[in-house]
Amino acid sequence: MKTNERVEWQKLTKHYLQIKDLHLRTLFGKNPDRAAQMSLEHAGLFLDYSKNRVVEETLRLLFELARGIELEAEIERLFSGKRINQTENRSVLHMVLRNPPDKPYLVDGVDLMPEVNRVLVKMEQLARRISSGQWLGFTGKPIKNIVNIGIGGSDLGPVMVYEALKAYSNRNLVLRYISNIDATHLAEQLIDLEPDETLFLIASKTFTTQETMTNASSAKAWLLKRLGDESATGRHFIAISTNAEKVAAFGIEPENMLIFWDWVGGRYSLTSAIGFSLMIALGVENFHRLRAGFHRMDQHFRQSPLDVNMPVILGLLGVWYNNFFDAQSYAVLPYDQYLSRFPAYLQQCDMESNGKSVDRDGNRVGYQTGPIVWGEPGTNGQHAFYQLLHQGTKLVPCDFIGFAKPVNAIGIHHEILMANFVAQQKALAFGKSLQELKSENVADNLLPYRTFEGNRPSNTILAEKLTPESLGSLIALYEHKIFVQGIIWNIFSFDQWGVELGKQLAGNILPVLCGEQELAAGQDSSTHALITYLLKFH
Ligand code: G6Q
Repeated sequence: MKTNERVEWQKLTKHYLQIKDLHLRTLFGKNPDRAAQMSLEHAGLFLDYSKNRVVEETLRLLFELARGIELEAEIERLFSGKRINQTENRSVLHMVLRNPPDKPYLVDGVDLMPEVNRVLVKMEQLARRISSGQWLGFTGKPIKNIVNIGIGGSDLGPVMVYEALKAYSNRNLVLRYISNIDATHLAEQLIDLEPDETLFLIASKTFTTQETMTNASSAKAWLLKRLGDESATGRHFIAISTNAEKVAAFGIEPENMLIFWDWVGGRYSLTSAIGFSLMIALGVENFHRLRAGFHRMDQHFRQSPLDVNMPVILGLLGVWYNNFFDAQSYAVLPYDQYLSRFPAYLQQCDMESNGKSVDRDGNRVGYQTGPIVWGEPGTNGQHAFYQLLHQGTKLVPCDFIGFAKPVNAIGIHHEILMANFVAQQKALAFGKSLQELKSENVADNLLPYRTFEGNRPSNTILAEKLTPESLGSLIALYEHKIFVQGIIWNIFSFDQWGVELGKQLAGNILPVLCGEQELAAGQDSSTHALITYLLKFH
């Protein structure tokens, strides 16, 4: 059945009309216990969702929708390894990657942990050899620079976590990430590195991705040009992949290959061997602490009743704004500079998962699915786009993410940061009325401009401190929230066919730009004009 034809959905539509104009000021005024009633703490994270435009009945109806859709059974299907990624005929089991090594994870009676542990042990051995200086480059020097080459899911997660946990990293090592096919990325990342001290990690599930393989070949050429000997490759390249054949063809020995499995989706792969750069940079212990944080949230999501389940609550609130208030986007606002790449990471996780318009029965959905995700760390965002959040014509629900303790305690920086964190949410929710402005003697002609209508919703996610554990829980929270929404919208969240067409067309255009083929007749006039322009300067 189509989600929007469900009786629970129709009840929500009716209910929306009844409460859409209710103001958060009124809701908080009527119920002094609202914050206590609409907050919860799990897996090291505190969630306050009281500043949402909902009443008790809204939540009741949203949970009723989740139950009607059999969300609990769907969660169980996910965790038990059913092939829920139907269009690729795969299970979706990233939760196995962060399961404690000594705890079995059975799928169809088979324990997946021995295989996962085997790779973890190999990662640990390699990581320790590299960071302790025992792994020597071709000229006998220890490795100082680690360069991860990957793209999409084989890049965004590791980059984001490396940036987030830099304070926990080994500062004697230089970590670089190359993803873009634009040679500038490669050139700039390698400009100050010595090849004989540099180790490349080629992270690619398929080992066929055009950008990654081109960057890997150019990196190899850069290395060999300076070291002058083909056999240097073995000392300077490690592959992370599921494709042993292609890895061998590139010249990487099996002992320098780390594997993972087809049940690990790219954008959910950062706790697999794809996160090897993190294990090297952060150390083995911190990598396990990160995994443990993910696992705590996995457990919470699998075991908690829906109405006290953080990812479920966040997911349903997102549906409420997306489908009933017609919000087009949501903003993720981490009040922590270390989380500067978190919005970009989440963009892929959310938009590639739920940016779909065909449902699981093959029909057009007929309602809105995945929202646009965007954001920047506070307080920078405050001096950029918050104007629109406060006084613009669009409704943008916000997630504010913050930490009670700073990683870098200098003066009162953290207190200023967090004062802004709290104040912005208060301003969005409650605004500033005409009366308040008048009592401050604001000139009459400025009153309309200086009024803040408020009633702009936000969630608050807080943890004691940014640590590997709290970061792991935070990422898993969003992963599972995205899953919940995919189920509600009845779409396949774990495929990404929408990235294929562009790749295919680029494959046809490339030989023309390389001068190997004539520009075929019958192109649309715009494509023809663009290619002609490019060729003019070739
Ligand atoms: C993620 C996608 C995609 C993928 C990249 C890289 O879920 O599948 O972003 O991670 O296209 O693919 P490879 O790891 O195969 O190079």
